[in-house]
Formats: sequence, C-alpha cells, structure tokens
Amino acid sequence: MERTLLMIKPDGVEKRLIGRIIWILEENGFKILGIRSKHFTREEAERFYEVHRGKEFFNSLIDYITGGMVVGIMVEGENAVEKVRELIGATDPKKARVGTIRFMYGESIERNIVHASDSKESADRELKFFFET
Ligand code: 3AN
Repeated sequence: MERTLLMIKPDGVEKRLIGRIIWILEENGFKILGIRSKHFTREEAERFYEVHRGKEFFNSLIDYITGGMVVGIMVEGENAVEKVRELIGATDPKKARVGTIRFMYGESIERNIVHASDSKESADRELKFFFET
C-alpha cells in the first residue's frame, strides 16, 4: 500500500468540488486517511512549490495558491502515487485525458483544480507538510 497527497486548490474549493473529488477517489478504490484544510501563507506556498522557484510562472502560482483555502487529502491505495496522477490528468487541462478531474473541471494550466504528488519522495514531503505541522 502506498500513500500520496491530493490537494484541492482554491479554484476547486470555489467551484464546490470538494465532495465530488473525494467521491471520485473513493469510487476508484482509494482509502482516505486524513483531510486537512489550510490557507497557505506566502512563505508556506513558496516552500510547497520550491521546485518551481525562479520559473516565469512562480509569482502568479503563489498568488493563485494563497488566494483561498486548499484541502489536503491523504490517500492510500496500491500504486497510489501513479494512479492518482492518472485520475487527475495532465497539468494542462486541454491536454488531459477525457474523464480526468482536470479535463472535466480545469480552466487553464494554472487554474487546474487539483495537485497530486508526482513521486514517492514528493508524497512523503508533501504529506508531512500537510499533516505534521
Ligand atoms: P503538476 O501539478 O501537474 O505536477 P507542475 O508541478 O509542473 O504540475 O506545476 C505545478 C503547478 O504550477 C501547476 N498545477 C500549475 O498550477 C502551475 N503551472 C505549471 N506549469 C505552468 C505554466 N507553464 N504556466 C502557468 N502555471 C503553471
């Protein structure tokens, strides 16, 4: 069994998709081990997205992610990291596979509803970030 973090971003919360996203996870056989809402400070957001520091979209990403509440969900299942990434779809909703969360609800490469850890190492780091502070 593997654990990963799925985070519903401010646009997902604004669009009232919290329940639907949890339903999609459960419907796909995943177990929810924890849920925590958070309103990122700039410092926290910059730490969460530190791999993107210096990229041209970094400031805009920080503005967006600090613009409202986010919901972190600890998800457990077999190959959870890879499978949850499949469920959310490609970063750019226009390129996301039909039926994925970003295909259905994402507006743009930035406002794309959800985040999910992209490796076991990121999952460990991001789960600690949400659930051990
Ligand atoms: P993913 O969330 O699919 O792992 P990352 O980690 O490459 O994608 O990007 C993190 C977040 O940064 C994205 N969810 C999106 O909000 C934003 N982002 C990524 N690439 C761009 C881009 N080219 N322009 C604007 N925002 C971007």
